[in-house]
Amino acid sequence: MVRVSTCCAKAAAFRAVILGAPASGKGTISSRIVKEFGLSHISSGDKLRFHVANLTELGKQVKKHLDSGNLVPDEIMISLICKEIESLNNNNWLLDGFPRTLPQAKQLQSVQPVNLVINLVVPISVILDRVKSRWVHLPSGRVYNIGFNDPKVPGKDDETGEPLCQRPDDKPEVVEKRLQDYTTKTESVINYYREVGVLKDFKGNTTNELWPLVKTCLSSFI
Ligand code: G5P
Ligand code: MG
Repeated sequence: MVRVSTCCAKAAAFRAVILGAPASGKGTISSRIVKEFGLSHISSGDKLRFHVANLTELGKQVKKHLDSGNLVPDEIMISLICKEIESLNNNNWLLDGFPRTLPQAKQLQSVQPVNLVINLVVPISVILDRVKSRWVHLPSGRVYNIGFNDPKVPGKDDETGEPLCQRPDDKPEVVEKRLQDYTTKTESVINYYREVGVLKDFKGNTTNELWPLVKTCLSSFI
């Protein structure tokens, strides 16, 4: 097991995780949760892409994993996310994209036991359609989809006006690899949280269908 300092354990009021296959809408639903409930949001993928774009040592180390659609090693991820949690000024938070493997989930549970795991269950055919039209603002992680949540000006971020780009790991062959990894590696995480008794499944084809269900569930906790 990967060793993590227990100094990141804080008296948290509400700790949540959002799980779901690539492009199932974790980021989109997370932004609604942040707006509605004021949780701090940590997206592991956004943090990694930020390091890659800024050519940090960590970015150089993880770029090959992201570009190929492979998971970044557990030790790197656990250290990164624990530091991010430590740096928050908010005891109510939501992790998006972490944990993704059983060692990550067990380690997190030992230092920061989560109260709720939101598991988005969206059909693969819907996901494959979505990734083709996804555009992102890398510095903020804001995400758009042509025909669903278009930017006000095509190709530009709504808040900064900076250019949007497509993620290198949204190429069809890389998406396929990410979906495979999700099925093989993250299934154990889902089973683990189900056994712990904190997992709630949300099934549907669109974010607008899932959001009211997620909102009602969160309202019973916060
Ligand atoms: P990420 O960044 O965590 P994924 O693969 O888990 O990547 P992704 O792709 O970020 O997840 P999402 O957040 O679930 O998807 O979905 P989203 O961005 O909100 O929505 C997808 C698109 O659909 C968007 O364009 C959105 O606008 C649109 N959309 C949403 N709802 C609807 C709808 O109802 N209708 C329509 N038409 N469109 C909609 O991880 C990336 C990589 O980082 C590494 C790995 O290499 C990974 O591959 N990584 C880790 N490695 C190891 N361990 C970890 N814990 C790691 N975390 C990240
Ligand atoms: Mg995301």
